[in-house]
Amino acid sequence: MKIEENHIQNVNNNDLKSHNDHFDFLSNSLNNKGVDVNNIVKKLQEFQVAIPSWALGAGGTRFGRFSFYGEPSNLEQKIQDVGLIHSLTQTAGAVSLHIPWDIPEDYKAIKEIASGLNIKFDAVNSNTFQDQKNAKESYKYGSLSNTSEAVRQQAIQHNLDVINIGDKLGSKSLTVWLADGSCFPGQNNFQTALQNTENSLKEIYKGLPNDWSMLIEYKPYEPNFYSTVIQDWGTSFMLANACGDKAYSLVDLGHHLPNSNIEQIVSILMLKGKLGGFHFNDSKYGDDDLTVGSIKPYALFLIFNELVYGMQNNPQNPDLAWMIDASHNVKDPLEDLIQSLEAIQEAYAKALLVDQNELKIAQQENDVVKCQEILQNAYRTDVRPLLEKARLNAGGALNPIKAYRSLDVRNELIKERGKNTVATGL
Ligand code: LRH
Ligand code: MN
Ligand code: MN
Repeated sequence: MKIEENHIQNVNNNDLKSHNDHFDFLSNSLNNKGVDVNNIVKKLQEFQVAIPSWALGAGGTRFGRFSFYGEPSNLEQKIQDVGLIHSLTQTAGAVSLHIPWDIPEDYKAIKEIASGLNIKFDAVNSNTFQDQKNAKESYKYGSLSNTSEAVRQQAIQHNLDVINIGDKLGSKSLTVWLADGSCFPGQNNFQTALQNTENSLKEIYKGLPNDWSMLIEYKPYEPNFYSTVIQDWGTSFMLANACGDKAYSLVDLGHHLPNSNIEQIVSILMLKGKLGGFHFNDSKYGDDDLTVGSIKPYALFLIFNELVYGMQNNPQNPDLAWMIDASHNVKDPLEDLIQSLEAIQEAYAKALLVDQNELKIAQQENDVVKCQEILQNAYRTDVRPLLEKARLNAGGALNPIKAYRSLDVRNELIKERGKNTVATGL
């Protein structure tokens, strides 16, 4: 299935008048405050987020998996699904692949499908947290940190293979997330595990093309519940520094202990020029992978406030790889991703409304109340008409969920692909 622009326009027509009324009202009041509304709309139009290939099927937990049917069962179909989301939102112009879940069979064909849908290949993810079919060595007791040299070598080689696959597709970064750690005290020597990991990452780094970056993801626990080798941003930062200029930390919003100040982590990594990428999701308890903005939208706004500040003030930090990492059981996965994209754009637009100069003065004067007012005024503004305008300008849907439903996308996919579909991946 492909959504044509005129299909979207037909759906948009019903809501055009109400959109124009809301947009005019908001842009007048923002213009009166000196906000450059057109510039914000342009920034929203440019902002693209990669869809993870593993989120396109209904996610599962280890207790079960409930299909939404019509899910993609191969890479071609996954990219087609990203194309559907992109045509509605005009915000999902990239896909992030997980290897070996998504090894292309025909590179030329995959690249053609992607470029026909305006989709780029963002970071490729390696996977040394599962044993692969016919693999000689097992990752049961770790991969890059393993005490066995043969296991470490196999894991290093896998990462080099992933770089090679990504290179053929036009990717420019490798994301490494390790499940390595221990389940019980005494099981691992912390120092040996970290040292092995550093040495292994350095080997992978040597195989990185010049214009690539390596993104090192951290997570405090799960699947190991006593210790994790790359447990926090400090460890990731330390390893990125040990590897070199092309290595960076990757922040996944769900990979923190409760109440961590993620916005401060983001800010400090950008100051040091070491924030390379982002996995958006939301959580109540741990690595819940819930829809972005569904639980803590104010925290998301505060994170974006630091990202916007960093993008304006930290030229030492590279452009970020923006990715979603969310998936679960009870929503149509495409609708879920559309909601995540909307929440990301909303938080970004609100952060762009923060008057950084006014905030700086209030901070210098220690006017704590004013500082809070500045942030909360921006947060309380309903910016959705700006998002609508950005999508409209780019040929997208005023209301992507509404358009998705009125175009009956899921049923069309079920007609095409049938009911017995199983998405590969988690
Ligand atoms: C680990 C993680 C990591 C993986 C993805 C499937 O929890 O966030 O990014 O690659 O999930
Ligand atoms: Mn992640
Ligand atoms: Mn995760």
